[in-house]
Amino acid sequence: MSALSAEQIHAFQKDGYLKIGKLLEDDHIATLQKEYDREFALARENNRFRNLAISNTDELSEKNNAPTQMLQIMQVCERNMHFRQLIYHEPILDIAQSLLGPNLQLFHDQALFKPAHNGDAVFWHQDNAYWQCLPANLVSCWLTLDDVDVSNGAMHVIPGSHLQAHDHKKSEQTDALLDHGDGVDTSQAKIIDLPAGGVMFHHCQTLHFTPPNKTDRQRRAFAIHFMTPGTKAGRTDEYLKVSFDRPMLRMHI
Ligand SMILES: O=C(O)CCC(=O)C(=O)O
Repeated sequence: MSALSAEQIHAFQKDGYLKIGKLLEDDHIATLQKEYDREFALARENNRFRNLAISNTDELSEKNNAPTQMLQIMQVCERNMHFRQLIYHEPILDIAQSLLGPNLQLFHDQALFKPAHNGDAVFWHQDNAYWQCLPANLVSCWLTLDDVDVSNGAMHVIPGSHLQAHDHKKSEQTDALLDHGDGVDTSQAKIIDLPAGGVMFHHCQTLHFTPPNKTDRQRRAFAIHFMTPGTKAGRTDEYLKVSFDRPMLRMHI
């Protein structure tokens, strides 16, 4: 039986996103919050993160002391057992399966942290403008470890925008592809509030954005990007092979 109703699947196909709400248990959320903080403390010491708020630099003090912070750790599942387990979380995979079918492979995961007071925005973009995956049929689970609303960095989406690839041009300030929503009809944006332990799903062509966090509350989020086996990336003819960093998560053969 599908984890989603026919109406929910239809809504995802039409709008390119689906808000689920709280999915994780409280003790699980508490463990993940602790592990997330530990990973960021380590990453800030060991230079294993990016600050997307500034141009891509490897200079640790520059990244740590920048006036605005949009911090990213890629592939937390390769270094932390609790996040490794999270990518196999049955209720999340049940939803991903309802949207993508029975064979699920990890594309990658990432922790996306907006600290309190100076958390920066992630500008409007379609994920697949960065990834260039074919078929353009990946689905992301975006999960929050804090209560998230518009003031501390909630996800914003443009319904229906996944139905075609949008033109992206490189920002002059950062490594982002779209700056300040060029060409995006932001009047159509929907804001997805979520409690800690909440999830929403979006398609890899859904235009999305998260605003700065100027509040005294941090905003910890984690994204799991799912693909179907046989997906190709970066305009190459090579499909993304099953590996430790791109494991099969579900397989029905
Ligand atoms: O977490 C954020 O602020 C941005 C997330 C995002 O852009 C994504 O999951 O693709």
